[in-house]
Amino acid sequence: MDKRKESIIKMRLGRSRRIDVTWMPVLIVVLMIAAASSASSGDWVGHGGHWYKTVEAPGGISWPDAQTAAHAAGGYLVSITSADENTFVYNLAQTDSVLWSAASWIGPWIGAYQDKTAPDYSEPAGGWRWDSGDPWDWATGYANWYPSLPNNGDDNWPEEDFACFFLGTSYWVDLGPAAGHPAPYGYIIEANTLPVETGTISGHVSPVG
Ligand SMILES: [Ca+2]
Ligand SMILES: [Ca+2]
Repeated sequence: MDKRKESIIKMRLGRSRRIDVTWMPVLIVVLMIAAASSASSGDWVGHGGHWYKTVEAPGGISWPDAQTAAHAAGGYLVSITSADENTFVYNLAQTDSVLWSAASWIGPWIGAYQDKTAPDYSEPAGGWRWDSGDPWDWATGYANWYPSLPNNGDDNWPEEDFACFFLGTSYWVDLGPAAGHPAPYGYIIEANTLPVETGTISGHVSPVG
């Protein structure tokens, strides 16, 4: 090959390499988004006429941030208003080990929170509400707190105003927004109708009356 041809080819290769390099950041971002979305949430699964899905947050997520994400996804943080629904939601969460922290003894967030402006607010048991707006009737409604909870924390973790699952059980634990509290590694979304999104849906499931 004569020198001139060789240098033209080298120049073209160099140019094409430069073009590849300019696209690399875009490619990396696309790959990161694809990896994050494929690993971060389960499929929507129907039960009792509603739809549910788990979402992973391996770095930890606050309840308000989980709430914002749930609303953006077309639903709300799960409201658990019967033993049947609790069993279903717990079993769904159990399918994803990322949602559970052995170190902190906690599982994913659910939609229960304390409304400090509510007329019945008091610590530790007053003013609890569901993100969905479903009524919370402390006297006669369903709740599945771990025995002696909610307790609004202790000296280590004071001020606990949100709820998540207790590790490896279907019991609920009140957990804080306060500094130093562990952050659950995920949350569960419920929706009244199947949200329109780009995620996949389990083919064999549908809402059950
Ligand atoms: Ca519900
Ligand atoms: Ca509290």
